[in-house]
Amino acid sequence: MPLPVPVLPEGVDPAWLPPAAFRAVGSGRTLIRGSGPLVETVHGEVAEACRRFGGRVVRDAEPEGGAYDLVLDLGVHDLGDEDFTLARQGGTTAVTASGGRGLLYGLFHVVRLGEAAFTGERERERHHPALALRMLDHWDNVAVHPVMGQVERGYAGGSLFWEDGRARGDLERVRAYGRLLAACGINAVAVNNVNVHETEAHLLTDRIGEVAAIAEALQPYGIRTHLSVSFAAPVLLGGLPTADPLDEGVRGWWAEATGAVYEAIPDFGGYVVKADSEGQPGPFAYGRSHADGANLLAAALEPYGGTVHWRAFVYDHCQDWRDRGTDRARAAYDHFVPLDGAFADNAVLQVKHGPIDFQVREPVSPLIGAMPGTRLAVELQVTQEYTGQQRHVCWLGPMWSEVLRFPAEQGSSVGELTRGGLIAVSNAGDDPFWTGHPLAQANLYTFGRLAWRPDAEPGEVLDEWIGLTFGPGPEAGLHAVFDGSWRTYEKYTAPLGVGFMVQPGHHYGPSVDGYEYSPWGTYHFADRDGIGVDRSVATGTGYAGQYAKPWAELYESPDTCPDELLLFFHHVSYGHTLHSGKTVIQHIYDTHFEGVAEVEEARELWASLAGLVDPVRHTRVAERYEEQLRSAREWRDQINSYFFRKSGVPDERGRRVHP
Ligand code: BDP
Repeated sequence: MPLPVPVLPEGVDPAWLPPAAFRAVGSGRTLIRGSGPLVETVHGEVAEACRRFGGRVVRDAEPEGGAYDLVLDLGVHDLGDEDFTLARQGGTTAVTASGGRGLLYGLFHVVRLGEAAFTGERERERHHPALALRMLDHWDNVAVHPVMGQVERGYAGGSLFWEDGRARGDLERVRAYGRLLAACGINAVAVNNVNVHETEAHLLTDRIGEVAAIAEALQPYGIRTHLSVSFAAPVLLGGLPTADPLDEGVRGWWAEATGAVYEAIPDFGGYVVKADSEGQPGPFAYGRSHADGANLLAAALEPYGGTVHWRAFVYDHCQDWRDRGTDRARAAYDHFVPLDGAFADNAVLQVKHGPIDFQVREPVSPLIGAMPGTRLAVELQVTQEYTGQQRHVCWLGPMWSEVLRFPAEQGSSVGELTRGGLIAVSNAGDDPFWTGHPLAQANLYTFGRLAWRPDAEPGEVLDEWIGLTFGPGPEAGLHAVFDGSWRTYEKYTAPLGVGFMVQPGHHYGPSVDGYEYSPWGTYHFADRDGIGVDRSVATGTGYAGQYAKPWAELYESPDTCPDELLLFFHHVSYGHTLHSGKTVIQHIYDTHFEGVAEVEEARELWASLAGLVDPVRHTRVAERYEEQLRSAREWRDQINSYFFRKSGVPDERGRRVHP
């Protein structure tokens, strides 16, 4: 039975799968061969496209030459479950796969190609995801949290999964979300926040049925469900006196709880754990290591083929800001590198791409490349917590691509070293545009495509998204709007890799000293003489020494450190000359003026697309541009006047740098 394509509620944007994207598939004759649940999904997709565009779909016939425009064949046996091949000969386009997921990805690839999939001849090409796990973490709370709301760091309305303190009754939108995710290659989702509050802790046991319902809605699109769990669950839920990972009773409790999870969700992916971090419980309370903690859960999951994703985001968030000896950037490496080789095979260490916390510019985490005996996954933040909160256009493709291509260790790139997969914090919610800012969809799409191919050209991925989403017309203008938006954002916010300077708590808008005298470990050390954090080995915190060669040497000296990271690694005077030839203070002034000017230009460009873009979407984006411009000006004025006052150095171009 073909599975019907999920129906979106009235007014919800179909994102990158508008009906028009299926024109080429839906106007021809298609043959589908094979059986299994995902084949029914594929059949449903093609049937819906044919219904719309007048084509025809047939099941399980012989693929006689020329009789079909498209053959989707699950018959072959020499491919991985997610792989597919594509070829075109004698007027027939053929997709072959060994697994249902492969067939589905093959269909979506044909949709992406559109007409181009049905013209000329094509040699057999094999498509294979570089990373087996391509996952989104949702920081969704089941119950609305008094401070963080329903979705922690969510800027797109409420949760797609949870409403009024329980799983949504109508999961059609969740099915549609699974469809969108599959169409960009994502295959796993964690459905609740890594900060596991009390209500959410129960999802693991007495409320697993709700998780199972969500999992069932995601399965037809090949998405496996994962759950964030509390390390203290045996105490919280099981009434045990301890959660000590080496305690037999605790091990038995996890084994039993996990068995029940798999009974409810046979293809369950595994657990996500934030432990000993920002107040979450963990193994330190029992004098145990994080390998002990992770291996406890790995052992419970192992009989079922599940994985524990153990986050490396472990640091002291209550450090004394007067103590310059503590460096938050060092923490993950210091905690985890000594444990290399101690983690079970089904334990994945999930590492944020930078050492601090998803700032607009950070160096690549030195942990990546330093733990050859551990499966690492890299975590990105698609939700724009520190990059404009989906009120600003900030397309992060170029940043992620730089991270993934970074040769962290002996010629191996980050993309090659992330054997445990690529994971990101989702930016989607129940907003009609999925992501609040309609253009933030491009970040979600780009993440999925880069997880499939970390060395893909981000600009090409962007063009794919634009083509699918908007059809022909506004491509060139849109590409320009996105292309430099990350660097523009960087220009008008915290300079030269120093980070933060955001308003405490919600992290939106400027506050240069917002975190300077707080215990979170995110400082810029600006005074009348200079700015930046000395992380050198010679005179600073020693963080630069955590890198492999050549990076350790390169970052150690301000003479060789790249400009964009200078203040992350060094404390320098305002008159310090950058490689660009400018002084630090002049760079700050110039970039802040430029950043605002670039937003003004982008806003104009968007305005000029009015006739080419659907009016509802156009208006929403236009409104957000007004806010982006207001905010960019605010950043410019606060940063420039702050540094003018600290340094006393006027702008050499004579502009007014303080209100
Ligand atoms: C920070 C967020 C916080 C998250 C934390 C994390 O501000 O809400 O809980 O990361 O990754 O960026 O656990």
